[in-house]
Amino acid sequence: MQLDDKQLKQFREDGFLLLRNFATQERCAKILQAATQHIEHQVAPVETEGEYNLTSNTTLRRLRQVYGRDELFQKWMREPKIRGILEQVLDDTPILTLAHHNSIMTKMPHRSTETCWHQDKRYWSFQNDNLVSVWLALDSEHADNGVLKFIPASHKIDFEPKCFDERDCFCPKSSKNQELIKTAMQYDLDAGDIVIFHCRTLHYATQNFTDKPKISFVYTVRGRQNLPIEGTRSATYDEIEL
Ligand SMILES: O=C(O)CCC(=O)C(=O)O
Repeated sequence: MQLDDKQLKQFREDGFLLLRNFATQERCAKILQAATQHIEHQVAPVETEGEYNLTSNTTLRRLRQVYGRDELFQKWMREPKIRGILEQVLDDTPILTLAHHNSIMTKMPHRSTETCWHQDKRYWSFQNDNLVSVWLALDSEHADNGVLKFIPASHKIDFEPKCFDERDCFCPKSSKNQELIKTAMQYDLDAGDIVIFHCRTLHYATQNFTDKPKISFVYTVRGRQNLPIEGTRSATYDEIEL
């Protein structure tokens, strides 16, 4: 499958692109069922809310390293239908990097927390920023359960370091940052919708205000020429050429 010129232009301009109904309902239901088993048993490795925001909150935030956990997950991350699209947006051969987003993300009812405005590249060490992530909604995602919000064209801005705090969150109190945050966009998602977003695109999610967990799948690919930097976490996990 390929993006048409309009879609590719939109991705390049905005730094994110929504593709509706990309995965079937049946596939999402099966992935969700498998993910739920791992979530219920807190199968390691996981990240808690407390590890993310430096508190004592032990609520699950994400299942890490999901590629090797279940064939269903692996097949989704190697889905041939998306390969051509990833090649277009990266303008290079897509390489699945298992070091970072290789996760089932959760927003648990009542005890989940806000995800600050951030660029994913904050924790990553590659030669350049030619990386994108693929977010798959496994169920509906909307304002009440913490759907992602994105700031269009933020991937093109060279921010000064002072725009970010010590956790590399984009400071929401700065009036200049607030102006940009006002331009944020969000789409309600249904199971099977995907969003492809650039590693510099600022994004954010509230906590989940509903009684039902929000569970999503996210993985990252880099362009083949964009190598991870030796000696960093980004270089310590397997990679798969798609
Ligand atoms: O909290 C979420 O749903 C988004 C997570 C996210 O953007 C991240 O961990 O990079």
